[in-house]
Amino acid sequence: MAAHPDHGGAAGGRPTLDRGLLRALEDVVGSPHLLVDPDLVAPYVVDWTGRFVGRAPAVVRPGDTEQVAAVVGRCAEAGVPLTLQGGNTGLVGGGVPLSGELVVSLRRLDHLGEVDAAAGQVTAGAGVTVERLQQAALAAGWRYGVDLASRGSATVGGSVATNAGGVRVLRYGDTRAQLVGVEAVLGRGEVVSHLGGLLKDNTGYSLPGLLCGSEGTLAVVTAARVRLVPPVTHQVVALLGLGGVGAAVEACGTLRRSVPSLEAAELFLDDGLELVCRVTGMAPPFDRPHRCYLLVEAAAPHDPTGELAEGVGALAGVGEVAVAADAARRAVLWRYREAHTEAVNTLGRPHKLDVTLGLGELAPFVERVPSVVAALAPGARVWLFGHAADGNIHVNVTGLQPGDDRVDGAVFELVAASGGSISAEHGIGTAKRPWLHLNRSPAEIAAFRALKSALDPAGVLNPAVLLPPEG
Ligand code: 2HG
Ligand code: ZN
Repeated sequence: MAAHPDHGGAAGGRPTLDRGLLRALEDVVGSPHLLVDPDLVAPYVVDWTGRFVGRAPAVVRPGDTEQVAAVVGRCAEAGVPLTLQGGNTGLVGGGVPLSGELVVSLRRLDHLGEVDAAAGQVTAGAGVTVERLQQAALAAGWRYGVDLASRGSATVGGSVATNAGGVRVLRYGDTRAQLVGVEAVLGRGEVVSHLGGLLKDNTGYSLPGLLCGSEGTLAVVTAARVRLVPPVTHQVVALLGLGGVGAAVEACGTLRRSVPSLEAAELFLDDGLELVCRVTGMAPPFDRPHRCYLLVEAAAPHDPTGELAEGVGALAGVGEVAVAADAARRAVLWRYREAHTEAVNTLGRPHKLDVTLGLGELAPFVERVPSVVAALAPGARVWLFGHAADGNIHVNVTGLQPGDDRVDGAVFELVAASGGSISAEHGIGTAKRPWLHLNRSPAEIAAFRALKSALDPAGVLNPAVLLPPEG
């Protein structure tokens, strides 16, 4: 029996693994892919915000599904817990070995199949980046419906595990809505594979639906078959300066009805824009500031400029509008929104609270959050931006200690009291486990635990993720 990694928390020494197990893992993946040198392990134990720092005895990098199965099987026998990692772009500490787990990096599973042009589908290995999948789809005359700011590093496996959302959910749905098949390794090393891509296939439980969003707690996703959407040839972006979030929500509702080609409606505020401009050196989009900004994109096989202009023209309360049709100017308008994450990170390690509210609750929530934070942490600052049409706001709080989660709790309480969800698209990870009960009943959490023990009986897959500790 191998020794368990030490679960003494991030402050302890480096966890160790039984030598016999290490040798067995090396036999499976080959010595270049079993990393034990602390310098090589280091990038795998910290998330990119720097808020979550863990420790690992080693990193194992399997190259195919059989190797994943062998690694999981051996570790399950030995009772060694694993942290599964894709592009390490997660924001809730789910991909970092916070309790000394062995890291399994899935990045080498980067096989991308041929696009099935007739079906509009493709199968991608867990380690393929979202951007590479998007490019392959475009090259084959199709398009992948999911897009997100971390597209260059986020992987298919991670985006399936967390049911990633992003900026086009309003038109194409989340990652779960794209999935038509999945291949995965269950907790004892059994491979389940259902990648045929049949659109009509009522032969029992839907594993894609179940595993998507399970955050690596039920199985290791090794490949996904996804549906593609028709390509667009024309895109136009407009940035609207508005008096407040209420006006932005109203504009989203109107534009969704009047502009069928609408595919994104993103929100940010005056202080966030000012920070982005300061950090990036970009000039502000307008001569005068507005309280709130709504960035909308329309995309179609025909030029949607007229349709969007007409829709925007009919809106009430729009202060100013900037329109961009060519790619370079569209990218500038998008950067005002997408650079929020990197700009906030320059202020220190943020607490990232990714929440959804019903659309009617969004404006009152945005009004209230700063005072809820100030009551507990007067020196902290709140940055609010997100995906307006989805009711999804990213509450970023700077000026807090990484381990001080009183503000997190207070914001989540407010979200739950407003009927919202404490995780819109980033998942529960390790960071939000203590508050899962705000959104999920005891019966639901018991059902989650039953699923976990059925599919991962040894409890080795991401044991510190999603489910709160028992007792
Ligand atoms: C986004 O929408 C991402 O840009 C990141 O979900 C959000 O940095 C964040 O809090
Ligand atoms: Zn987001």
